[in-house]
Amino acid sequence: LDDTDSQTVEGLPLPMDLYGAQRRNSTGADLTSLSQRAPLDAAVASTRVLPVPLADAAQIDVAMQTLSQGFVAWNARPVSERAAIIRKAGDLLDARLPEYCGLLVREAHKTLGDCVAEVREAVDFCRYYADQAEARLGEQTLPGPTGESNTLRLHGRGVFVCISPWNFPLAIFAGQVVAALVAGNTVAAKPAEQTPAVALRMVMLLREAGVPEDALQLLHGAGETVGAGLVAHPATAGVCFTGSTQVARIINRTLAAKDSAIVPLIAETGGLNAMVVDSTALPEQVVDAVVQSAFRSAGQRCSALRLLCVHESIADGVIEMIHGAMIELQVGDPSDLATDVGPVIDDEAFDGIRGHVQRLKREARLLGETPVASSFPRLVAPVAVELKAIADLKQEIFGPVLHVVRWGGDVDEVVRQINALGYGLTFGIQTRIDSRAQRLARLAHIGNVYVNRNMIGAVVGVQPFGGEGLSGTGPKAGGPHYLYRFCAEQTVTINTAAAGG
Ligand code: TXE
Repeated sequence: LDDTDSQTVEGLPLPMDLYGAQRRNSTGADLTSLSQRAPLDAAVASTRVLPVPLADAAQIDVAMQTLSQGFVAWNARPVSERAAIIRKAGDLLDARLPEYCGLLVREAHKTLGDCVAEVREAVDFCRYYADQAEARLGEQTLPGPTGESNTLRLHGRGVFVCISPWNFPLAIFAGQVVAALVAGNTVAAKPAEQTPAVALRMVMLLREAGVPEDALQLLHGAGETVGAGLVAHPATAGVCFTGSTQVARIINRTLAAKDSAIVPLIAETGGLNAMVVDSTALPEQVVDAVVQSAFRSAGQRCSALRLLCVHESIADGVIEMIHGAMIELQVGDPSDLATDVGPVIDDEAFDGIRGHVQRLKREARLLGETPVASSFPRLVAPVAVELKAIADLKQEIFGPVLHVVRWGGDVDEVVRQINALGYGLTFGIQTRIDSRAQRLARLAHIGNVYVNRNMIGAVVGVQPFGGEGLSGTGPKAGGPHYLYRFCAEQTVTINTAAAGG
């Protein structure tokens, strides 16, 4: 991060200018004022916001050396000092909510509602991890025999490499980085290629809050070069990765082949998320949960519903109602308050999802499709198709595509087939029988279970988020165990009789 970067950012049309909003605290954030601006110009929206300098191998090496040297001082600071800096970053971000919303709309093309939720989540991560660090890290005295004192010390591991995706370019990026920092690590942060400006702004804000340069370095570039180079670097003491299952596997292989140290990987990856609806479920509630979970954020959420398993006795009615709700969805400009579904992230994603949809329309029965009136670029019409069997769902399509399967017979068998897909991120249950909901939740090898509601909640400190199996390693982000994985533990046992004698 240097002056050139920041000048480039300052040279952008500022989100404030674009949206005519006043800076204000998030508690007073007013979506209406954010939306009182000219519509986002389609040509502008289709270009990247920020051309950034990409790191080469020599710059990676310099950054890693800087961070290795910086580790000693940063890790030696009292936890309360690091926590105060991270808390201050949360306060700064909170105060600049409209600015960051504007940047997110512009760079990641998220709807305004999603942008507000994302900035608040990033603020929550800062405050929660600061509190958790003070409550859980540092030194504790352990009980022991007379004549001996035992201390357990949780501190940073060294240089943590944090690699993040584009779909939550602020919340996931900030969550990873502040967790690693507050635990005492120094951080090499590699954001997704599609969303460099949000990451750059956040790093500048962390610097403003007091994170020194030799504790945090930002490296832009392709995953295959910059991401892979950071993972393979001998100074890397830990990797925190959120993204596709496929890339997590590649990172795992690289770490396994290292001979410098055994390096831990925290991975949060994709999902083939299902919802089971039994014959007692309330159809209106099911339809609302399905539409929110499958199509919100244009399906570009790892938690999004991909597979609806609906009991055959109510399937026709539910499918008809879903179709009716899909027709009502507004697909268009993400900065328009009326928009429910905005564009997908880039042309590659657009072409890929469209290719999948065309194939599905040939091979499966089309149940519903949302009409698209807007000419905004990269809009994908939400689509629902019917599959014959759960096992027919082979891969995560990261877009607004819902697969529906009808079932009869044993509901436990339905959950076993969902388990057999191998992913374990989110799972929905719709039933009015409480004991059944409890049993199915226990049967599912899935990290986040939602009963009689939508599947997209992951409130920091309330619903810690993360999966099992092909969906990741845990521990859950925004949960009480997350920081431990960023820490090394040391015990110090002192023979007090000798010391005192
Ligand atoms: O992922 P990619 P994307 C998942 C979501 C979907 C994916 C979408 O389910 O599968 O993320 O994000 C870098 N070595 N989740 O397309 O391609 C790349 O540059 C090192 C899960 O961005 O895997 C980017 O910075 N790094 C979730 C990052 O990896 C490499 C929440 C992710 O890229 C690399 C959100 C390599 N060889 C999204 N190749 C959850 N479970 O919480 C690429 N990268």
